[in-house]
Amino acid sequence: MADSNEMTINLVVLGRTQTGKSAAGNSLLGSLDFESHLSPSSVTTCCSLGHSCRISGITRRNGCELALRVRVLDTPSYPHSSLSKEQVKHTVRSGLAHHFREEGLHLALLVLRADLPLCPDENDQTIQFIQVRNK
Ligand SMILES: Nc1nc2c(ncn2[C@@H]2O[C@H](COP(=O)(O)OP(=O)(O)OP(=O)(O)O)[C@@H](O)[C@H]2O)c(=O)[nH]1
Ligand SMILES: [Mg+2]
Repeated sequence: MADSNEMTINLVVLGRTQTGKSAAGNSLLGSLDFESHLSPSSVTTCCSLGHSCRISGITRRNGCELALRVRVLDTPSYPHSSLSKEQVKHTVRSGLAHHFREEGLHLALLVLRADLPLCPDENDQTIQFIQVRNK
């Protein structure tokens, strides 16, 4: 259990396949926790959790200094080269239930490719997919 001098941010990384979700998670944590590479098929097939170290002096609660920890949940996404849409949904729901069951600050990071034109239909589908995950 987190001590009262600490705040934890739980961040789930979502987005379409091969958008750079795992790379974004590694950048945030300053780690190589998540497998990330260019591939014609999906790289991430299950949810995995990475942790930052304890970051001191970054925020306060009731005037007292708090240390911050960041937990990042990397996820597979749809369309996936070896999992069906239902399997991806199940995997992400289970990952969230298992790793993010404690109370605290929970955020979602939606990763989009900046080098491709924005495709409203695709992005709408991703957002709908995220909403379904949270039901
Ligand atoms: N140019 C550029 N390439 C990036 C960036 N982020 C990730 N990449 C590259 O994009 C490719 C895919 O990155 P991943 O992190 O594996 O992407 P992913 O969304 O986790 O992929 P899946 O797990 O297959 O869904 C890798 O070759 C990365 O090096 C970025 O910000 N800029
Ligand atoms: Mg990945």
